[in-house]
Amino acid sequence: MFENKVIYQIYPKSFNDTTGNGYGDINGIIEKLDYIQDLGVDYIWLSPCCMSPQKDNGYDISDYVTIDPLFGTNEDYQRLITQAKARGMKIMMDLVLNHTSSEHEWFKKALQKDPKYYDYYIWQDAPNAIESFFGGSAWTYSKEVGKYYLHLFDSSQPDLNWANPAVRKDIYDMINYWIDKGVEGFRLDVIYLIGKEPDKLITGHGPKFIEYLKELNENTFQDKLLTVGECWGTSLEEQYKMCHDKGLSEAFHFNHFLLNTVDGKDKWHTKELDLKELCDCFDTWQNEYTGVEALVTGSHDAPRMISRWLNDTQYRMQSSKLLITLFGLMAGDLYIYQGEEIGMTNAHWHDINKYNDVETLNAYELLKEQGFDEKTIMEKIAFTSRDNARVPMQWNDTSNAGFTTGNPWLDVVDNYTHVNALRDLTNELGVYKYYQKVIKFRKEHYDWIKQKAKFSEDNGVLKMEKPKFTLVANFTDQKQAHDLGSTGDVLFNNYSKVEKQLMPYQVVVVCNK
Ligand code: TEU
Repeated sequence: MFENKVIYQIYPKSFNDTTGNGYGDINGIIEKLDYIQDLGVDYIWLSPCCMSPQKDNGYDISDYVTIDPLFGTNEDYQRLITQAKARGMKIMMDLVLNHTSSEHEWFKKALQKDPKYYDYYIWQDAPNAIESFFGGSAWTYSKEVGKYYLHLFDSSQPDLNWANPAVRKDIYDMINYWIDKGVEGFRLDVIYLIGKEPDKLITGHGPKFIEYLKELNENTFQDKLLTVGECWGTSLEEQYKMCHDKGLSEAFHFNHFLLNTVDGKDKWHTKELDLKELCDCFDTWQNEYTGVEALVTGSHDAPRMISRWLNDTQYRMQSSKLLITLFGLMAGDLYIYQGEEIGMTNAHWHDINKYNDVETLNAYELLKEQGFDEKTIMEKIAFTSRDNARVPMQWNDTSNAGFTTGNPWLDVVDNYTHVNALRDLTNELGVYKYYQKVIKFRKEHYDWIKQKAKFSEDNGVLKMEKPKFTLVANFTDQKQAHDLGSTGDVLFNNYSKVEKQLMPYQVVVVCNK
């Protein structure tokens, strides 16, 4: 039911500022709806815009049913829903259900040991070994309560106690409020953590997780809306359980994102992408997984893929086109993160003062404690920080890339003078137009795309063979051999010709004879 959809992710804070306060806003999104629609988008996923002290850019919610004035009003949000709908697009809301902000009324009351709300959070007399994803212990002592509360993320993001039925009921009511307003899809932030059993050191995919998911579905979406769970490093079995039989429609597994890390977990210790490992990952998820895959090349939580896997300078446009050809011709639902469609790159900042992200700032301190020198730390951060993708959208070559007339909350990347939407759109061979072409093809030929594929690697060239077509993609900056021979019609090519050898970062797709 929800297959072959294209979802465009917006990070509202960085998309388009219409008030000049330096933050993107909902009216700014409305202003760009034609731009999004023209790409061929079905759903627009907005990272959280509800009330929040913004310690984690809105993933710390203090009121689930009020739009933060930073972004506009509930009426603006309603207008966005209506105007998107008029263009055939649906709004997907980001639901942060694992934790609230410490500024949420519930937590404030819990701190006062209110008999109802105390039990909305998770308390222990002493911390145990669970660590926060943002570094350090996941337990913080509350003087008011005289106990430690759990926060799997920042200490300003206390974890909700899903074992308490009253918490679950309040959450269902909140989701139904937004469904009534016309929201037609949901992205569920770190949903795999809600079934945690902290006293047993269980965080992800806990014993009651699937039961909670089913109850959530039954009381809210009822399988009628597109739902995508956010998970990291999921196994096939875990994914199947979540996205099967009245759970979620699909989930991000992000296994390919983790291939750059030395141990498959710690993002600050990276290694080069091994193409063979990437092929194995694609093979598993495209051929063995029986549900719908959420295909994703980027998000607000990861550096730009062209900057870490390919080349974001000399071969920037070729690299962007290579990525969308590869991911766009795989089976599932396709997620595009703002800016990918014009080939935006990492910020590559080597000065810690430029960064805003709480995870990055925590990591900076932790890496220092671990004995790394400043230069090494900044190299790691420039490659991996989430701020690389959170920078303002580059609309044109005027000051601040046309994002704001004020001071942007996060600096604009210097390359906006030549990497920007206006310039890209006026180029017949631009990235945006290429994206359009891939998306159109995908919609028209999904029966070809849905077929199983064989993935292989040879000398830095990835090959994806499907019954109807073959793709070869050169992941290196050298010319490489290919074995396409004098095959059929060329469906896609990010260079003007197909020569005997593939050019650096060239991708070619041909129809099989
Ligand atoms: O992300 C969850 C998450 O696991 C990431 O923060 C991840 O740990 C990190 O980027 C990789 O090390 C979600 C949101 O997408 C993220 O923006 C939030 O910060 C986080 O949850 C807390 O809500």
